[in-house]
Amino acid sequence: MKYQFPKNFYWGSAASSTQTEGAAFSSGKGESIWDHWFKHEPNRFHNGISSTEASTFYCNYQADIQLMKDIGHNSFRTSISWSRLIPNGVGSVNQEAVEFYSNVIDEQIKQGIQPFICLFHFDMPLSMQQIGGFENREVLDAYANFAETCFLLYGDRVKHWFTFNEPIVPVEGGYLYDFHYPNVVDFKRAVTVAYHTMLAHAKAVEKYRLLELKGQIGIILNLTPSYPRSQHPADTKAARICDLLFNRSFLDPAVKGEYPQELVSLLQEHQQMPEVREGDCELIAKGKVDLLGVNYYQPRRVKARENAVNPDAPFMPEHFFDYYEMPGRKMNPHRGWEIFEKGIYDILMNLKENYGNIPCYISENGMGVEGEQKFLVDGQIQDDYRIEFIQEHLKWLHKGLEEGSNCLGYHLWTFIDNWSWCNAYKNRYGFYQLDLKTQQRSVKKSGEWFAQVSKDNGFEVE
Ligand code: BGP
Repeated sequence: MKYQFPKNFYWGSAASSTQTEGAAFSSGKGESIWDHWFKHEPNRFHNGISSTEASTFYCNYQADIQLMKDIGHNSFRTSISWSRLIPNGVGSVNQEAVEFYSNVIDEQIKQGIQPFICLFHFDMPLSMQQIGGFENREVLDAYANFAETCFLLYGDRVKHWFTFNEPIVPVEGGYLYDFHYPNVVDFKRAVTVAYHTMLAHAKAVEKYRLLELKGQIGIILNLTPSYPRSQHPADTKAARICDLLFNRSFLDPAVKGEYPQELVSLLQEHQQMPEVREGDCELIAKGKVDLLGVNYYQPRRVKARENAVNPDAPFMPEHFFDYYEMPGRKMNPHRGWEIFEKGIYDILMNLKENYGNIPCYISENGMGVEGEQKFLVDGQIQDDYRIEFIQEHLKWLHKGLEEGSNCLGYHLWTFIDNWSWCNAYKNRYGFYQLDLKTQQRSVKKSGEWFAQVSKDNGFEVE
């Protein structure tokens, strides 16, 4: 069977500034929350490794972009670090950073690799966090000014912009589940940060449109389909609430320019509404995106809650559901995430049927594996499991295309094994293996396979 993809399909991968650049404390960069948190709680990071030990893209970008070219990338996403470009979050711009990002963009274009640029990938400048991060509306304006600075500097060359990567993750990590700084556990504050992030997004979109640049602006969302254990109404209700809280809370404002009434009612009913000010709804309406990036790793399976809620415990999303472990589910044991390839198709069909078939692309999908060294044969990692993972997802993506999805491409997470937040280098995701000590990069079998897929614009399987 042949899986042929449309002309000009994006083939590439994604990464982010904090996870790849290194040089976290040099070259004029200000501190981000990650630099700060590591200094204070290094034990939170796998093997005590910080982002300063990220894979040196800051000095190796030229050679790395050549490696992208070698495996057939026609596009690559990274992010601009706010705290590198504007070290204090507001105020003067770091000229060395201006030049660095300009050089990266030029080099990608020179190699025929379209730069997809994201403006926020979990990396709040410390100075902005110190005044409350996205809980403080001043920070929304500071972010919009940073975004505008980027548009003015690079908007002539960058045609694909993204305001945020997975904006729900800093909300979950930083304000609910204690896996990002500032380690707060407070539903109402989480909702406020989520809401303010979408206001910041809309402010950036508004700035972009005012400049009348030739390009598109979007957002990258981790859409995690919610599957109920059964069709029992209590289970389907649990799944529906999860969808509202974890997907539609960002998807609806980003694509439709408004929040689902059902979500608003739910938050009202539980006294968890953020403060809504005059003009907010109009602003959110202006934030509708041109292009949606979809990160997909795993489904969310849920069932109706089985035990009563502890009235003294903090109010949490799990007030509404329990997680459900489906018997026989396929797992990636290294990351603890279920592998469910059809999820990608379900997302695309949902976007087609309920979100006006907005132009989208798969902006992240991937498989993190611990101890890949054991798959070394003659100096190359034989990651057949990753090839299978990508291929199976691409088959479902292809089915989506056949049924009219507006999906424009596929990016793997990630290009070279990179630093993954608290997991540091535990799980490896790259097309290229990274030797942490020597910083040497070596192509994995999946990288070579992907080069062929990109060249043929598809693949054939029996
Ligand atoms: C996504 C993030 C990435 C990346 C990836 C892998 O959620 O956008 O930054 O890290 O997940 O996940 P992890 O690093 O948690 O294994």
